[in-house]
Amino acid sequence: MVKYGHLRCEEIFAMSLLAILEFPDRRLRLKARPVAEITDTIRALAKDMLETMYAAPGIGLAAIQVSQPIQLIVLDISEEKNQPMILINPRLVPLGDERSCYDEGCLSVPGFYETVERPAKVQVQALNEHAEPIEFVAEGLLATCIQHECDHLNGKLFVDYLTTLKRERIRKKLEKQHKDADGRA
Ligand code: GNR
Ligand code: NI
Repeated sequence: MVKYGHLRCEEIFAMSLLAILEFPDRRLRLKARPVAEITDTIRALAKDMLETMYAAPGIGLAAIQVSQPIQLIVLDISEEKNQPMILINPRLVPLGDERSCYDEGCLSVPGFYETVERPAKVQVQALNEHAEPIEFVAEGLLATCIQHECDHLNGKLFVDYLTTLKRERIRKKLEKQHKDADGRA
């Protein structure tokens, strides 16, 4: 058995990085549909999404960002990048009135970071990749990240919380970048 660090060789050949849609792509505005059945195909997609997220690097990724408008998100907010979470059909309930601010970024809005205020604490209900119900309370960065990912499932982006002026500036800059990239291709 050939070993590459902690990866076995068949794991390396099985790696696939997915293309991430970028704002203002209209496909990011779709509403994701619930996952009806948690199959090997869904588990394989979740694995590819985690690899894509780690490679980016990012702390979360919603399936809609990789052109699959289904209610599937992955995240890992750990320092060591060894605590992957897969959440399917997630539901959020804000707990209490406390709100917190984080400088947010998004892999679909590369290079831009802005402060967004959200509920500080949320109750999370979802299914894991084995179709088992999971439920927990999220606070801090985890609460922010899960809310950011669940927004994606509703076609919403963090730039929607900004002023129209800021959002339009970001849109124009990204559109120019996309045009320049197309011109080089
Ligand atoms: O990598 C990401 N970092 C981040 C930072 C603050 C708040 C939310 C996020 S999520 C983002 C990855 C992403 O775009 N997920 O949809
Ligand atoms: Ni995002």
